Amino acid sequence: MEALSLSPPNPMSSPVVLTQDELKRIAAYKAVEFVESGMVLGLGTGSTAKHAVDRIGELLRQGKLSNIVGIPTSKKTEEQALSLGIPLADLDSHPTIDLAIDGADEVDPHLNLVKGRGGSLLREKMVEGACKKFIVIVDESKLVKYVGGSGLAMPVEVVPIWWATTARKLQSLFEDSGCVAKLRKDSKGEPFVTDNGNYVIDLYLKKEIGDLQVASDAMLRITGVVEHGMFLDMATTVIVAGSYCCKTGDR
Ligand code: ABF
Repeated sequence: MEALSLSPPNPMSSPVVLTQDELKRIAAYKAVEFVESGMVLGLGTGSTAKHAVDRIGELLRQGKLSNIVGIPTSKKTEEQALSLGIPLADLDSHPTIDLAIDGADEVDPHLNLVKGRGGSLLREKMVEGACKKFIVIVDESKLVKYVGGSGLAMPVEVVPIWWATTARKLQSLFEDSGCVAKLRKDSKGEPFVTDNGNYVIDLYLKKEIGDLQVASDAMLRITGVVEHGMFLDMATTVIVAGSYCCKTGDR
């Protein structure tokens, strides 16, 4: 994806060093420029999406936006949106969403994503799958050559009952990629529980997996798997904030 490559720094300008959080905020604010009054919005989760939700709240307060309805992708985002006075609804009452803005853990050159390291992948996929437009906001550290290319986890939400059996099946599905499946734990060493009462199995891949759609279908066929964190062909736009610029790429 041409538009995702970042421009090299201009040697004539003195570089301004931005923190990763500032880069996330730049991407988030850019995405919020696409929000219009009257829209039904999918509100993402994570430290990048938090900036977008803050900005939407600010614009509502200033009267620059009105008549917005937000569908939050997690309990945490729901709390944040309520504290900002953003009117909320749910997917059942608003099955079509105009625009969702959310972060990601990985973005590949075809705008396929890995999401869910924040633990909210199921609601994110439900909301973002119902959108006319889905803008992904990331800093440049999230760009990868292939799905799994960061070497970090690819999350899968599973039902708690007999999770180890499900984890074994997931691991053997990707054994050619050197997959290691681990149950995610919380800070107390207990199984991490999602907003939906499920567990998360994190898959660590040593090599690129083959056909992503085939992999997706195979994971979803395992009884016990609720949803996985590969978001294929869902992002319509990715906004990348880098050290020297902010680039927008459309699918
Ligand atoms: C959500 O937040 C998730 O899908 C993803 O796991 C995470 C990205 O977090 P951050 O923006 O904090 O890097 O979008």
